[in-house]
Amino acid sequence: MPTYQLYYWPVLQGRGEFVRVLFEDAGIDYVDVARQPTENGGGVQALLAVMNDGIGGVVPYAPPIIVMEEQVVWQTANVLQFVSRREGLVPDDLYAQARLHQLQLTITDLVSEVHDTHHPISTGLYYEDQKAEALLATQQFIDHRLPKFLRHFELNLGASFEPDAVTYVDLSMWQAIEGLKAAFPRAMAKTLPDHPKLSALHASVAARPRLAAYVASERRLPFNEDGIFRPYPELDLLPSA
Ligand SMILES: N[C@@H](CCC(=O)N[C@@H](CS)C(=O)NCC(=O)O)C(=O)O
Repeated sequence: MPTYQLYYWPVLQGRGEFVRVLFEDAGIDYVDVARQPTENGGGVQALLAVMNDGIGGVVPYAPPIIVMEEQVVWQTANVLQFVSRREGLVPDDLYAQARLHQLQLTITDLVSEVHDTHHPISTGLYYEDQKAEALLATQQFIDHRLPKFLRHFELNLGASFEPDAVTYVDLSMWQAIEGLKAAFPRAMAKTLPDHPKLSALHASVAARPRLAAYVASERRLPFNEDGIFRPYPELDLLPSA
C-alpha cells in the first residue's frame, strides 16, 4: 500500500492536479483513491466517506485531501508544503520556506480567481445560469488580474523561487500556466511571451522526465469543462487594450 492516499474528484484535474503533479514529478508512491474501482474501495463514495466522516475525528473541508498514517491533511497549498517537508523537498531555512509558500498561496489566489471567471455569481449555480456575468468577469480577469499575477511571478522568479532545486511552487506554476493556456489560449499567447523567466520555467519543468511521462500517460486527465481551467471558446477573450 503506498504511503499516501489522495482523495480527489476522479474525472477532473482541478485543484487535485497540483498534488498529483508533485507526487508524479517527485516519484512518490501514491494511490488516487477515487479513481480506483469501487470494488477495491475506490470511487466517489470513498472520497465522500472521508469528506463526511473524516479520519480519527478530524473532518476535512474539501478535496484535495491526503491521508497517511491515520492522519488527514487538506487545503492544496498545505498538502503540497506538508508532503514537500516530509519528503525533504524544501530547504530547512524558515525564510526560504516562507518565500516559497507565499508564492504558493498566491497561486491559490490565482486559481480561485480563474474559477470565478466561469462562476462569478455562485458555485451553487450552473455556468449556463451565469454566462453573461462570466463574460464580464473574464474580460476583467484578462485585462487586469492575469497581467498582475504574471508580473508578480515574473518579478519573484530567482528572488523567491529556488534557483537550483525544483520545488512544489515551480511545479504548481507549471500547472497553472498549463491551465491558463488551456482556458485562455489567445490571451496567454499574447501575454506569456512578455514574461521570459516564467516562460523558461514553464519549458524547463515540462521537460522533466517523470513529469513528461506522467503528462503522456492515461493518468493525466485532460482539461475539461468540469475543472477549474475550462476551455470554453466563448471565454477565450483577448486583452481589451
Ligand atoms: N482552498 C481549498 C479549496 C478546496 C475546494 O474548493 N475544492 C473543490 C474542488 S477543487 C471542492 O470540491 N469543493 C467542495 C466545496 O467547497 O464544498 C484548496 O485550495 O484546497
